[in-house]
Amino acid sequence: MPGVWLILPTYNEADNLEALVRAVLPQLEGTGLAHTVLVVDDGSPDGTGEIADRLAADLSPVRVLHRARKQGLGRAYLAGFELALDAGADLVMEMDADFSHDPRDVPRLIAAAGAADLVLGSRYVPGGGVENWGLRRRLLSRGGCAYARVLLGVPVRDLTGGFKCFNRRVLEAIDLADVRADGYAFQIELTYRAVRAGFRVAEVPILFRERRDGASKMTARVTLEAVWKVPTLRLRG
Ligand SMILES: Nc1nc2c(ncn2[C@@H]2O[C@H](COP(=O)(O)OP(=O)(O)OP(=O)(O)O)[C@@H](O)[C@H]2O)c(=O)[nH]1
Ligand SMILES: [Mg+2]
Repeated sequence: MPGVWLILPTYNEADNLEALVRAVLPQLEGTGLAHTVLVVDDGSPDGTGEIADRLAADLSPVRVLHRARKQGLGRAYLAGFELALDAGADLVMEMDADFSHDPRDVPRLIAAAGAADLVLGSRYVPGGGVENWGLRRRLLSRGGCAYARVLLGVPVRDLTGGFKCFNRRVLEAIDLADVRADGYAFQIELTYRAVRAGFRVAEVPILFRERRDGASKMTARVTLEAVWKVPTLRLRG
């Protein structure tokens, strides 16, 4: 299926998934492009996978990829990218399934992909921001982005965000089989590889909100992974 593929990785998003899918479908329809929503669920114990199956049975653009166990956000996205590319997707999007990313921003990211190879929903460009995060989380995110930007020497303001729109040529060019990182480091690694490969990266402002329901999967391990992976990305680059 050509057109745009929106990939939603899920682990225990039973309280968010149906509402999110129902909110995002009209946004995709409004673009006039062929579209597919692919849920990549890692065997969520809370029944998210069954909800996804029911949505796929009811709504023709929805598909589900079930993976046996939790293997991290990076692995889930890579599996989703592979399916989307094999199916002929022109645009491939990443989005959290917890309402931190506003479905109403989807058309703006897609529109910007006409003039850029990779579009980032960005909290740290004028007009962007974060709602209802405490000081600690704000500092961590800001500091992490600044750390990665300086170490990698790339002019991207929001390197860790997970709301993105790739033209397929980017994913074809960046050797996905070789991407190892998860979490924040996964997002940094993909954007860095795209910049290094000479692709045009555009940042469009978004307002990021704390997840609506459910629990965070962010762990100290994922944060630390980013801290030590960033210098290795630069060395390998
Ligand atoms: N398939 C899959 N999805 C995951 C995994 N870990 C996280 N996710 C999903 O990835 C998206 C982002 O994860 P979050 O837990 O929201 O992580 P975060 O957004 O960095 O942190 P919070 O917003 O504070 O919860 C959500 O849709 C999660 O359900 C995983 O191991 N496998
Ligand atoms: Mg989240």
